[in-house]
Amino acid sequence: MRIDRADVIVTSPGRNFVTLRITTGDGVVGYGDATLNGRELSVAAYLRDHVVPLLIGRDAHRIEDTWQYLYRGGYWRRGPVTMAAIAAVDTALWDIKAKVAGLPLYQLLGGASRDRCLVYGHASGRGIPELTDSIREHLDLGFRAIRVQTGVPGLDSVYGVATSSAAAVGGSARYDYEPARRAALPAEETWDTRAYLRHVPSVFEAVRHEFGPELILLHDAHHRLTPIQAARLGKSLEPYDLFWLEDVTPAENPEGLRLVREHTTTPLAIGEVFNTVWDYQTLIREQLIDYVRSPVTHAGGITGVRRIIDYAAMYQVKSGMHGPTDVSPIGLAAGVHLGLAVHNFGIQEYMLHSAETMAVFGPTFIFDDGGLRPGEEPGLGIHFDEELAARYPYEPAYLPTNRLRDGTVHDW
Ligand code: GCO
Ligand code: MG
Repeated sequence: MRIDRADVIVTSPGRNFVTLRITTGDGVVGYGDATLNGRELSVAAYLRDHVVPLLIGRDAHRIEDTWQYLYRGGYWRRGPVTMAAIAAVDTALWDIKAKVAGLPLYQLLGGASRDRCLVYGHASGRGIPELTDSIREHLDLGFRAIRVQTGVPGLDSVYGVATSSAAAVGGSARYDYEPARRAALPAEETWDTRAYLRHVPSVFEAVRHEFGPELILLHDAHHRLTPIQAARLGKSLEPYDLFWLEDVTPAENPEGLRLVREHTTTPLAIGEVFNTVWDYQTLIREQLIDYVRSPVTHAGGITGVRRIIDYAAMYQVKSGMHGPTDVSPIGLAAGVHLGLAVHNFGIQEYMLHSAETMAVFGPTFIFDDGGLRPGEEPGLGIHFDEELAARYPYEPAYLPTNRLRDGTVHDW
């Protein structure tokens, strides 16, 4: 079964997405997600200029060999652009293989280990009343696990906090937080770590007081703290029993988490910006983390992320795949198939995509009972509408950047 063609499709139904479509000689079509938020066109070019020509004529069934060929064969390994491109090829080939087998993809990965993948949604508010409202709306939508982010007194805008109100659900405006903003240049925000560290414990105290001990709560520190600040945050949140505290320190320094671990029993998650199993070597072997965050889209596809999750299983570390709006419904569908199959599944992030995005990608996954199920169609379960996609041309958009009050650039 030879690959006949591969096409890169850039579309922007509310936000930018990069999709790879692979077609075999006998007309089987597979889709992969290659979206890298704020750097979309670099992956599109990497695919078009350097990967697509290598795919034509290859046997579509040889997924592992193609993965190794693109990874080892490229000489320049790893990195978000390369690994998102490899992810798209890998995912599309798994989609094809499952369609040819006439089975939903999770069946090829070992079959279901559970009924559904528990997901967490994003609640946020500039202050406690808005946050409480947002949590209630998520509970009404059926979420059983909720990530909590709030504004910080004295700061105008903070990562993870929606500016529009939750009343927009079902309408055209976003109600979940959308990190990328459409503009020619990135927005700049001001950051103050001391104000943040003082504020967060009081937020969780209020949330536990309002919603009780049972609700699953998570929080994302978005790589902004030093190890000792992170240790203090983890310790101060212990009374509120978080499911996890995410990305406390910058991702480049795994050793930093040793210090955090020595000081707190709050479970730690990291890895949305990692792209291979090697990025996790120290963290998993030394049991410095509890959840691995890599999604299929950014870490070499089903093949790459399965390696990470299997390695994690040896140390009782579980999956917690990244699922923001910048992972397309294709990437999310792939994560749900994989999450359903692996034994050490932990939780799946699920930020709702906009209605326009859902119309373009036509995913068959189902959200119910607090979880996602992939559906029973052969393959990934994606019905990509190319005509509709063509109506949404690319628009430049960037993630914001952070500066301290004295102007120093800080992790956002
Ligand atoms: C998360 C993430 C996202 C990222 C975004 C960057 O936990 O969902 O931190 O919100 O900021 O995916 O592109
Ligand atoms: Mg995060």
